[in-house]
Amino acid sequence: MSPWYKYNYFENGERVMEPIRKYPDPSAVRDEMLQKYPPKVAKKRAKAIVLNDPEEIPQVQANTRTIPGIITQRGCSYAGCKGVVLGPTRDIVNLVHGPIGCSFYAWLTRRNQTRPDGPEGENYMNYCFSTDMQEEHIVFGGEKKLKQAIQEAYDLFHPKAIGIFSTCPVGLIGDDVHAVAKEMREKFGDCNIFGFSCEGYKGVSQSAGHHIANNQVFKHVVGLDDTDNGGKFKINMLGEYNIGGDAFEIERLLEKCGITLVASFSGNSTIGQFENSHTADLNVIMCHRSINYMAEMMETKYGIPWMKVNFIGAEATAKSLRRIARYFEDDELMQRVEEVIAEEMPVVRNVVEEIYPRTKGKLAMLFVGGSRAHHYQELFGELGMETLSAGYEFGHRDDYEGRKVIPSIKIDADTKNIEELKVTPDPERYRPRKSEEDLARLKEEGLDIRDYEGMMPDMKKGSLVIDDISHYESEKLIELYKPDIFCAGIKEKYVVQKMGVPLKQLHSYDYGGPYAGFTGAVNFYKDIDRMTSSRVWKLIQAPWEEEGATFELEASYVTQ
Ligand code: CFM
Repeated sequence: MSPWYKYNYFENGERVMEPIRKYPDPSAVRDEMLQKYPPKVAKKRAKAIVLNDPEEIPQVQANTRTIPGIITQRGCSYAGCKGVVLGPTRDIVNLVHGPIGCSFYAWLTRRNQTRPDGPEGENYMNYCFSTDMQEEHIVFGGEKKLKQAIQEAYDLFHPKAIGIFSTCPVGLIGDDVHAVAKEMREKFGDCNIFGFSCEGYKGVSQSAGHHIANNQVFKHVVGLDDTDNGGKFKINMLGEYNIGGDAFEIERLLEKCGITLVASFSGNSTIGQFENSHTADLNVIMCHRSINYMAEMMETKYGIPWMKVNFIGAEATAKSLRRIARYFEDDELMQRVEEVIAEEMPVVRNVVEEIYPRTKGKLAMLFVGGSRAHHYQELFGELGMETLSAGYEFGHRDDYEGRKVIPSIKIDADTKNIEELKVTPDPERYRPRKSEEDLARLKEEGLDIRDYEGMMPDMKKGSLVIDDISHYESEKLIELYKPDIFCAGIKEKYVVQKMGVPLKQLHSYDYGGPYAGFTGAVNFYKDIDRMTSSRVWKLIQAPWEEEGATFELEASYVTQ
């Protein structure tokens, strides 16, 4: 059956094949996108634009350098380290060593929410800490300034920890942030200070920064506190950053089920949680791209298995809760999870029922980050919407094709730049939570421990998968497919909307959210319904599109 047709079932079991909509031939679209490029560029981009086949997954080029001159959606390594992984932790002073702009643009620009313990509870997330590097520091070195800044932060706040984030010039002039961190840590004695060599240029995207952040948090923080705070089913939530309050909703559900959240990396988290996280019995991973390193290192050192989950989408949430319960193999927990699902689902179903007739058959495209372009297809699916094209900004091949391709991924010079920690089992604290036999049995029963299948097996045959999509390619896609909604970020939002297509920001949620869990799903359905059912988009017409327009673009200067 062509991917653009689907069966509609009647109550008596009969079915009819119904066209969803007529779409252009995806391979012709691909050719047209590539046509405009100079031959060398076209050759490179061709490897990143593939026609999906879930049965026989094609190889996609990913995690390679963006071609200079192309307008990419990507960010830098510093963004991935400081902004993404460490940003949502409220009681670490995140001190940026660099010119002020790097700190300013990372100041409250990601909607990671947090809930401090009362009004006096430690929370440094609203602050913007920077060494404010000037030319003299570039010329004569910035270590002295960095020490002063650390001292100042310590005197003012007496925080439990200070993280130092290197920006591009720090690497260029060779300031040793790690030596400074060590010196100051020893000087104070009661403040954990550690540095990150996450200069913006360290990798091809923010993905490098994730890895650097994982390494340093693992090295300097995880395992510092052995206190067991109790709980029968103890998990860590990895790769959930509490954008728009997502983690709050997941915390609510876990608590309702009787599952103890030891640590969250790193939405709504504290450094105390990280220090203690090795006491959990399972790591569940939301965003595989940003934090799979941590999961693997924790398993090697402490014996905690990991499992991919997805709390985006009501069905996916139910499935994830069930899988956590299955892992613990506890009848009472399994029963409780079923009760919670049964309690939460009716509200969700009611809303879907109301909205579905309006959204059914509509078309979505998702180009975002390293995990959401996959996860959000669940929510669109629940609304009967098709995702015809999707891609990550900085995902790796395993995020597209599944972890089975990891051994075949070519390690290039850019990846070699990032330190791979050598981790071995902790002589005292390594404790396999489940035997290899038990894990193998659970796997056989369908629990995909230590695995992630990636985006492509979940997408239809013939859908276009595009890595690190360029601005030009986005415009072509919109022109040729005319999607009902395009999902990306703030940099794309207004350009796309001027083309008459609503854009949903999947990074910040456009001031909305939460979108995770059951409550989140309902929020998302309603937002998407509002955006795609509004007729306002059809009224958008550029002056040159008006009938009989003789409009010419010309540069003008105002002189007065
Ligand atoms: Fe993971 Fe993220 Fe994402 Fe990401 Fe991000 Fe983000 Fe994202 Mo923006 S950690 S990969 S680096 S899920 S900030 S919370 S929305 S690009 S898809």
